[in-house]
Amino acid sequence: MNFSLEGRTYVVMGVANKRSIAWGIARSLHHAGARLIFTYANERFEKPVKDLAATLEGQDALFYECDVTDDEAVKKTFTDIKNDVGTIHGLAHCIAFAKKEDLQGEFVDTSRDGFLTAQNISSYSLVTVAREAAPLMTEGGGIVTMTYLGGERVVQNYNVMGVAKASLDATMRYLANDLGKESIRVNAISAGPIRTLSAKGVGDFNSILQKIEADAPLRRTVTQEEVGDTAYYLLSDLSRGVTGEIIHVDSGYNILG
Ligand code: NDP
Ligand code: N5H
Repeated sequence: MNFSLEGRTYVVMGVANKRSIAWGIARSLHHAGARLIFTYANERFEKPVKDLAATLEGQDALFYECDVTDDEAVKKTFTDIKNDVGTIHGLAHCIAFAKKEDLQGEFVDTSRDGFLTAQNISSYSLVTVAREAAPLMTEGGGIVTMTYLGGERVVQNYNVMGVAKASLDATMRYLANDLGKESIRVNAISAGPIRTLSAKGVGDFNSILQKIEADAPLRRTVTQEEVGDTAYYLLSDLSRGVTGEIIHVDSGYNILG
């Protein structure tokens, strides 16, 4: 069995900057020999993503704009990818959004619009992306999405995103069931807290990290590299019997009562 990703092409969605989890995944896939395709939400992020990708030695990456709230944009992205490269072998979906006001206070105050925005960008986007990407995975493939413990149990302030992640987790399982017959596996990584652009502005993030350092079995937080290497496992043949699974890369924090 060859676990190199040499000769394989993967789409990485959700690199905003060098702290992004998607960037950790991109680096792991690059080191395993993969060719990378990056998508970004709008042209504001085109240059930063291209500048980052240029630091990957010998990488001949491709770039596409793709706002996942727009079905036609998602369709066009994967039509363009099909025309430019043909077959892809997998995809990393590292995308989420909720309104700032819905990530504090009480969940009971969530507006309909805020609820639907979080579901639209953070959960439904995996459906539309999987539907358009699957036909390009002609040799089978892997899809990985990013989730968080707040979808399994109540985590203070995660609120509307917790409900969106619960929905994302179920979406991942239903997609795994549908796409399994095409030899496409769909899995999720539940990462422990990592300081990224999305996490910025979250009040108390320092104390959340300190709690992990104090209590998690490994007594430390996790890194983008550790998430990236688990994504490599899930997108390679190493995990060929695994689908519909959530792997916690969280220093073991989730096992605590
Ligand atoms: P980043 O801020 O680096 O990444 C979030 C990404 O979401 C950005 O690249 C942003 O794109 C993208 N995005 C938002 N809206 C859209 C849209 N409409 N269309 C396309 N892309 C969009 O944060 P993280 O790396 O932390 O987040 C990646 C994933 O990891 C998320 O699903 C998050 O919930 C999950 N996660 C994060 C944890 C953490 O502690 N950081 C813990 C557990 C899970 P753009 O920049 O182009 O707008
Ligand atoms: C319990 C916590 C802390 C509280 C909740 C944080 C939730 C974060 C997730 C969402 C995705 C953050 C978000 O949508 C921020 C936006 O409102 C504002 N930011 C932006 O618009 C920036 C510029 C762009 C790039 O961000 C996005 N997303 O597009 C959870 C933490 C312990 C763990 C965590 C941080 C989880 C997670 O899901 O990210």
